[in-house]
Amino acid sequence: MAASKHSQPEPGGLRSGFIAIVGRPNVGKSTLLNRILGRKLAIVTPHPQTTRTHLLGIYRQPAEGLRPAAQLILVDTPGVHRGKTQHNREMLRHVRQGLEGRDAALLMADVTRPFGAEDAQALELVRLPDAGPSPLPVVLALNKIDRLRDRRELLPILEAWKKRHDFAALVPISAQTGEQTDRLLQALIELLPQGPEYFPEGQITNQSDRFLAAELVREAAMRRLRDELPHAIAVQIEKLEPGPRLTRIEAVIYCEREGQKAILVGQHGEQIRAIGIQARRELEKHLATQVFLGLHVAVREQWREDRGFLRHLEARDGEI
Ligand SMILES: Nc1nc2c(ncn2[C@@H]2O[C@H](COP(=O)(O)OP(=O)(O)OP(=O)(O)O)[C@@H](O)[C@H]2O)c(=O)[nH]1
Ligand SMILES: [Mg+2]
Repeated sequence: MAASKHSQPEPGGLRSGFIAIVGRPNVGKSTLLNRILGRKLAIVTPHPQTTRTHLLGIYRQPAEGLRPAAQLILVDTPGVHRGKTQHNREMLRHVRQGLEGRDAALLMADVTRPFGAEDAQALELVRLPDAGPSPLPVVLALNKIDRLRDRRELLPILEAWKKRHDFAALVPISAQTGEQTDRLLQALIELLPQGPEYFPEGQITNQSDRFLAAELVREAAMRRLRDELPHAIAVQIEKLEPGPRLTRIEAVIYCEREGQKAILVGQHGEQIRAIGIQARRELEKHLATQVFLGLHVAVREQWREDRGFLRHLEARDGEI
C-alpha cells in the first residue's frame, strides 16, 4: 500500500486525496484554506477558537507543464487547545475526526510565537492520529512570515522544528499575503496518491449553505465583540428560504447571560444592526443573491456545557 501511495500518476492520471490542517488556535489555518481555494469558505477572526467544527474545502488543479492534475481536499479543523468545557471537548473531537483516514496532515505553526504546549499537543495529534497504525506524512507550514522583521530569524525556528519530527516538508509561508503558499500547495499535492475524483466539478465544500450562513453570522458577531464574549456566542439558522430574487434568512445568536445580550444588541440596537449589515454583505457574496437577514438574540445559560444543545446545533447546521 505505502509504495503505491506515492507512486507517480499515469499520464493523464489524477492525484487526489484528503489533507487535514491542524495547529494551535489562531495560527492561520482557515486563512490558508481560503487562500488556497481562492475564495472565502472558512470564517476568520482575530480571536482564537474561531473554527469549531471540521470543514472540507475542495481544490482542483488542472494539469499544466510539470504540474499534475489534482483534486486536493483540505480539511480545516478547530485550533488544538486545552479548554475544559464540553464545547472544548467537542472541538477537539472535530480535530480528531478531521484527521481520520486522511492521506497526510499539514501542521501549522506561527513564527511570531514561541513553541508552546498547544503546538506540542497538535504535533502529537498529527503524529499519532487515532485513525491507524501507520504514521501520516506531515508537512509543516511556518506561517505569518510577513510579520518577521528579519528573515534570518527563520533559521533557528526551522532548525528547532526539524528536531521535533521528520517532516515530509517544511515551508515558511504567509497565508495572508500568499507568499510561498503555492510552493506549499505543490508540496502537499506531491504527497497525494493517484486516485479518483472524490467530488464532482463545481462542488467546493461538504457543508450546506445553512451551515455557512450560521458561520458568517458568527464571524460578523465575533469580529465586533471583545474579551470573552466571542467565545460565548453560538448561531443557529432558523430559516433559509431561497426565492427568485431574494433569500430570506432568520438567525438566532445565542449568548450565555442577559448582560451579554445587552452588549450584543447595543444601545438602541446599534450593535446588532452593525452585525446584521456585515453578515448580510458576506451572505450575499456567498449566495450570489440578495439576502434579507433577520437576527434575533437569545440567552441560553451555560450552553457550552449543554451536550444536548451542542448536538442540536450541529445537527441543524450539519453537512449536506
Ligand atoms: N500577519 C499575518 N496574519 C495572519 C496570517 N494568517 C492568518 N493571520 C491572522 O491570524 C488571525 C487568525 O487567523 P485564522 O485563519 O482564523 O486562524 P485559525 O488557525 O483558523 O484559528 P482557529 O480557527 O481559532 O483555530 C486572523 O486575524 C488572521 O487575519 C499571516 O500569514 N500573516
Ligand atoms: Mg480557523
